Amino acid sequence: MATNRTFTMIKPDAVEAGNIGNILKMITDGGFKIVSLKLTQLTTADAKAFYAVHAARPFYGELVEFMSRGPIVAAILEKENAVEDFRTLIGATNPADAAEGTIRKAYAKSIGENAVHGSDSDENAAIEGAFHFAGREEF
Ligand code: DAT
Ligand code: MG
Repeated sequence: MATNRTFTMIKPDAVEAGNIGNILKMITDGGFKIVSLKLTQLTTADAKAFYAVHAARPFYGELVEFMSRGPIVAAILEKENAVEDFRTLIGATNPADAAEGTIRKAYAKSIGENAVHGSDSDENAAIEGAFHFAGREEF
């Protein structure tokens, strides 16, 4: 059964560009409730662990370096059909392919520095949320 939560990160490129507020507004305007929220920074080890599923991909080293180079915003979001609807709101991985009105169309720089993360399944949303937050930080 689908759960009603997903997990997101506003990535270092978007934080550096001053787009935290703009992106949170798109998220709440999109009907998502913010359940947990923090500004934090991943260590190299954190980024490696979070993206372990991509360890064999050629861009893994670049991805780990990028994701740990500066602050990120981590959040758990709630909405009916959250995982799928949030993937629609963020748009395609490559901003060149992202639809108008999506977060990546508006704020992503490139396929590697693409402004936001969104979980790809209910199972991963739960794992990724737990990676960043203790249960007592969820509302
Ligand atoms: P998504 O973030 O849309 O779920 P993904 O899970 O396939 O995309 O990849 C995770 C991240 O890795 C992605 O947000 C940016 C980076 N990435 C993916 N494909 C890439 C590529 N071809 N070159 C550089 N970075 C890439
Ligand atoms: Mg993914």
